[in-house]
Parts: sequence; C-alpha cells; structure tokens
Amino acid sequence: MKGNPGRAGLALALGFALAACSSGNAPTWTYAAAPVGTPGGQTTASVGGAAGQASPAPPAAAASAAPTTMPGMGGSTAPAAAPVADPNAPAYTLYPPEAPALLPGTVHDVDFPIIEKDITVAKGFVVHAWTFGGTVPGPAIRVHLGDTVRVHLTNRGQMSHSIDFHASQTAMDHQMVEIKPGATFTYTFTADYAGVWMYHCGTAPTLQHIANGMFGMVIVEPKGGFAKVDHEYAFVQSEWYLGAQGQPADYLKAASGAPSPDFVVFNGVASQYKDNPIPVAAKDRIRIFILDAGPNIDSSFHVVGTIFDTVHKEGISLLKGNPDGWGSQAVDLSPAQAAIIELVIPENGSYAFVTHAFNFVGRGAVGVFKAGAGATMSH
Ligand SMILES: [Cu+2]
Repeated sequence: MKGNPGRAGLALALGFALAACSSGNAPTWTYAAAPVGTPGGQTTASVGGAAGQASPAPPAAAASAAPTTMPGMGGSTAPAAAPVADPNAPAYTLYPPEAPALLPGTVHDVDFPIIEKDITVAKGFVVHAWTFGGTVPGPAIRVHLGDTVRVHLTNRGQMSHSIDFHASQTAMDHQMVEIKPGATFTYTFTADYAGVWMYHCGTAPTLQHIANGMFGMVIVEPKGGFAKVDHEYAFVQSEWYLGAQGQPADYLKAASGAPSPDFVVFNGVASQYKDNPIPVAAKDRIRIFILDAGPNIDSSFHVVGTIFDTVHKEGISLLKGNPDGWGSQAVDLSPAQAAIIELVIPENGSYAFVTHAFNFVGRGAVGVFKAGAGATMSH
C-alpha cells in the first residue's frame, strides 16, 4: 500500500485531470452555434478528402436473430433510418483531446458512476447514451506498470450494466458481474502489462452497450515510464448507429453483418477536432494514445503529412532511431486494439488525422493538428 494517497486523494487526482481537460490550458471547449448538418455531411473544408460529401447512411440489411426487447430497437424488426438533423439539438461539448495525467502513487481508487444521459454526438444529433462517468468515451485512466486499480462503480441508470477491463486478468464471473440499478461494485485489478487497454460494459448484448457509449481506455506506462514529449493526446475511435433523435443507438443497425455507421468518431463526437483544430508547433514531438473501441469497424490511423517514428501496437514496437531506418504511415487497429504513436510535426501548417478507411472520414473520423499562424483553438 506504500504510496497510496488514499481514495479521496486519487479521486481528486483523477478529477483534476478531468477538470483540467474540460477547462484547462485550452480555451473553453464548448462548441457554440452549431449549424445544421446531415450525418457525415457537415464538413466543408478540403481537409479529409471525402469530408463534405453527403452521408450515404444506406439501409442496412435487417438483422435476423436480435432480441426484441432491447432499448434502441423500438420494437422494430428493421434498422432505423438515419434521423434528420435537429436544428434545436444542443451544441456538442468538445471532448478534451489531451491524454490524462499519470495517477500518483501505486494504488488507485477511481469512481465510475454509470450514467444514462443525452449526448450530442454530431451537430444536430442526440443519442440517449449509456456512460461511464457521464462522457463518451468514459474517463481515461493512466497508471504505472504493476499498479493496483480499484474502480468503484455506482449504477445510477435504469438498467443493469457491468464492466470489463482488458488491462486485467480475472474470471468473467468474478468481476464482470451484473450491477443492477442503484447497486455498487468495486472492480479491482493490477496493471500487469504495459499498453493501451479497452474497458467496456459487458452486459448482454455487449454490442448494444458498447454501441451506446460504454467504453474507454486505460493507459499502463511501460517499465521506467514514457519519455517526455511536447504533447500527448488520447483518441478513441468508435461508431454511432443512430436511432431516432434522443434515443439509444440502434441495435439492429449495429448488429448488421455489414454495419454502416452513421458516424465514425474520435472521442465521441463527429469531426470535433476538425471544427476545433488542436494547436501544436512545428518540430513538436507528439505522442498519441489511440484505441479502436468499435464496436465493429477497424481503424487505419494516419496523420496526413507525417510519418510515425515510434509505434507500440499491442505489445509490438517500432522504435525511433532503429538501425535500418524503418517508419510507419498508418496503424491498423481492429476493435479492441490500441497503439501508442509518436511523430514530429515537420513544419507550420495543418495535419489532418483520420482513419484511412476513407469512406468513414466523411462520417466524422477526422481531426486536425494545426501548427503556426492561426493555430489557436477555434470555437
Ligand atoms: Cu452497460
């Protein structure tokens, strides 16, 4: 227990990290005056190639063996059509792109309230999401290799949920247990391996719970920790399968064998870092923690105009300065895979980051790093 600052202190530490993200070194992150858009069609600039094209949102084949009582299904046997953008939908809240701070000490108590709430996931589109901590993705947790993490869950929602930490090794019937509305549960694990790890709700159908927002990342630093860089960002790629406005994600859409998400997003909101470019500077060294939470679609993470000199993907490493001069252009991530990527911004200008599966760039999977003149956070 040496070094354990106690639950209050750690909760405070996490809270600080979150608070710093929401109000900290960048200008306020609340997006204002969002224009009306159509799914995937709200973009206007040339960055991102397919951006600006109308969303296809094609009708998906009806899934056949889905249960009939799940929220988000609406009692229907066919996937929902794409809803129409609501000009009165609340503006989205920008999700902080900065990676969380390393928690101090070696034993961590983290509070994860389970909250079901409306979230604007793109301009004009609201989902009644299920969340860990009130955001999609849920809070990122960052610890040392070997640390103990105790996650205190309180279910404030209307249905049962659970949690599964991929950073842990435990029997599913031991800790990935049902947490009924009003109940509490503490999930305890040791961070046995370094990496970026997914966590998600595992309550059946797990697809529905992930598709409706119940996921996030755990960062376990390698032995000796990470070298200091100029900026660290954390991005979770995921999909939204829209039901009606203000309803949970559409289960049948998500369950299709050829899923066609309405939006593919970084940190929960379509194109948010394209609308609000992330300011960097020429020659800055950037570390990106990137997780593909899915639930269904792969990522091919790429930063236009840069080359990754360091990649740690699922325990396999490309190292800067390797004797044969290898580099990397895009990192392939299947759902539940993650990577740590480093690059240097070569010169002033804009650098789009995307999944290089370009049919999804126009559906929201695009952001921008901006270096040099004008590289301030826009609103
Ligand atoms: Cu759940």
